Amino acid sequence: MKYPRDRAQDNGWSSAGRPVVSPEGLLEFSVDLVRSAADLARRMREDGVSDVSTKSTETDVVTAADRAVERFVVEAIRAARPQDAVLGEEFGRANPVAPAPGGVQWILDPIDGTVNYLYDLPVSAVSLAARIDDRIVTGVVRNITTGAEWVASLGRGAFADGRRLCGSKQTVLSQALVATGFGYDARVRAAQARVVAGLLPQVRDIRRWGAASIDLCLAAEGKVDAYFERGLNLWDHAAGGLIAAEAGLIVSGLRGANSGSGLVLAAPPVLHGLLHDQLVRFDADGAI
Ligand code: LIP
Repeated sequence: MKYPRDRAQDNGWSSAGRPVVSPEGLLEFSVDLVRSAADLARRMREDGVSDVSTKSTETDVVTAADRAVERFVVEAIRAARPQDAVLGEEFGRANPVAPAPGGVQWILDPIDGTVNYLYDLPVSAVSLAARIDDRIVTGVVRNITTGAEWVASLGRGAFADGRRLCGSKQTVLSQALVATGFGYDARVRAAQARVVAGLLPQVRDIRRWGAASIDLCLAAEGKVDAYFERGLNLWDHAAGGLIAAEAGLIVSGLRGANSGSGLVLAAPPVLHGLLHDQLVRFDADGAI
């Protein structure tokens, strides 16, 4: 199985005992790796999904492809960058459990939008972010079916297939197309449905694509005006959250909180404030 080389080590960024942390090297390495991983997922989908099992609930599925893609990525990182840690959705922590100070931890969702992947719907992605000292510094998201690709590195902008992203210009809530998603737990879904019921009359419309990483990238592109969701795991939003932020969106939780499992809200500044206040009004991150 071909593994991408870490070109950062070729161009001298590596030094004995210190992790390679050049943004260009990390981004280039992860783009190559995500492309290979997405190609593996696409080929496995074409061969037919197998070995489907469930996790947190009867609808929270994982397939042989999720596991194979995560193993592929972990092995590629172990081969090219053995000093790096990995946190993946299916197997958790790999390589060193934690990175050295200033070292890299990769955060991986091998197939985000697994239900779409199972149903052969064209909205699933490989999502890979690099984290250094608790800051996400690079993000790559690639649609497994279409090959659409979004990338960003901290402070250097967000791009889709080479085009710089700058989000939506929408400032009127009633004209906003808002993406969201729902968890796998029925109680959580009931609470999420109440929020959407309250919000729906306030906005243009709602979209539910089924993959948080792609939702965040579509918001970064301005193909939806905003996105919010509660209950996400770090691997769902680490890469897409950086891409949205580097496109100029505000990515946060509610009431001053950072984005996270409580809630992820990504929107351009004016819309962010308007949507934030509605989500607080409907207690979108409230206890269930
Ligand atoms: C999915 C998220 C999506 C959410 C789904 C699911 P998975 O992740 O990307 O936003 O609404 O319920 O959590 O499970 O496909 O990796």
